[in-house]
Amino acid sequence: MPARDITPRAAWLNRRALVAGMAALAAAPGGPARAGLSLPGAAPWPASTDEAHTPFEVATNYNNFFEFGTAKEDPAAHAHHLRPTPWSVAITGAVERPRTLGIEDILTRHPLEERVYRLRCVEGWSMVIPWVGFPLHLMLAEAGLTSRARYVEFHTLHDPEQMPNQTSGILDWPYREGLRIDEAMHPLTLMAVGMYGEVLPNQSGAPIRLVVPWKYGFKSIKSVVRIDVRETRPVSSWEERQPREYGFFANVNPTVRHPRWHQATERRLPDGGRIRTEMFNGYAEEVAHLYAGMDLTENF
Ligand SMILES: Nc1nc2c(c(=O)[nH]1)N[C@H]1C(S)=C(S)[C@@H](COP(=O)(O)O)O[C@H]1N2
Ligand SMILES: [Mo]
Repeated sequence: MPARDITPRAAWLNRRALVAGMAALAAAPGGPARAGLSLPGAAPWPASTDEAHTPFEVATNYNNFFEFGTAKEDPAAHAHHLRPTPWSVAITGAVERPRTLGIEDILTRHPLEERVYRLRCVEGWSMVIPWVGFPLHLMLAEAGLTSRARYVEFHTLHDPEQMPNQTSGILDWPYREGLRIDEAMHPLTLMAVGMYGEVLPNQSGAPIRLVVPWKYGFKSIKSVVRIDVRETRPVSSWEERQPREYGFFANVNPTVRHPRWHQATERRLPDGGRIRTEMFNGYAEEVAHLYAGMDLTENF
């Protein structure tokens, strides 16, 4: 029996009903979680991992989203301040057709797929999450890359009223991340608009986030409002904060230590059993060629 079937379909559907009920409660006066967005159907992606999905409750109650606090439970507790509608994403810089797209438009513009990816945090834990989304390359191709397009920089919303911990100095807000253009155009690089068959919960990066499954989780920037195509390499927020610990590439690599801990194994949530960390988080066949000839210890 494939591990993913450990959660029987009926129980999973019940849980979805429960979660929908919770969302309805939250939508009562005062708490506008998941306001008004509905997700078109998503086609299953054939290359999904068949590892057991991390339960929805775990994936949405153990989060890194420093805009809402630094403890794992802070995003679930405080992300109701975020208003995922109205929302728009600006595509700027080295593109033929710069544009600002409303989230409803984004949701229906590209066919959605359900892709089950591993997510490996640089802190040493991992999950398996069924995302719903579309490859970023579709969005970039539509905007039309110019010959100056060498990198992409992503920005999270900057609004301390919606993201209360942006009053702290833990990072230089807004949260920013970047990819090389070939990484951004890679077919595995996903813009996620949902998970577990539903629109993204606020704490997971509503209404739209990046997911780059072969890189440490901090590259997968949440609640994106701007995608800026550039000629020069951007500096990511974590790289800016601590360049010796968080590199620009941040490819999952069991042989390259974080200065304060090894990366050879990971704690797979929820059980916490330790498993071996795979090169490029198990996506080496798809992405290793992007880094041919590069010293991955130096370019960590
Ligand atoms: N804007 C923003 N994006 C973010 C973060 C954050 O603090 N702010 N945390 C990152 C980190 S460290 C990880 S591991 C993943 C966690 O995603 P999850 O909470 O959905 O598991 O989001 C990433 N994206
Ligand atoms: Mo992370």
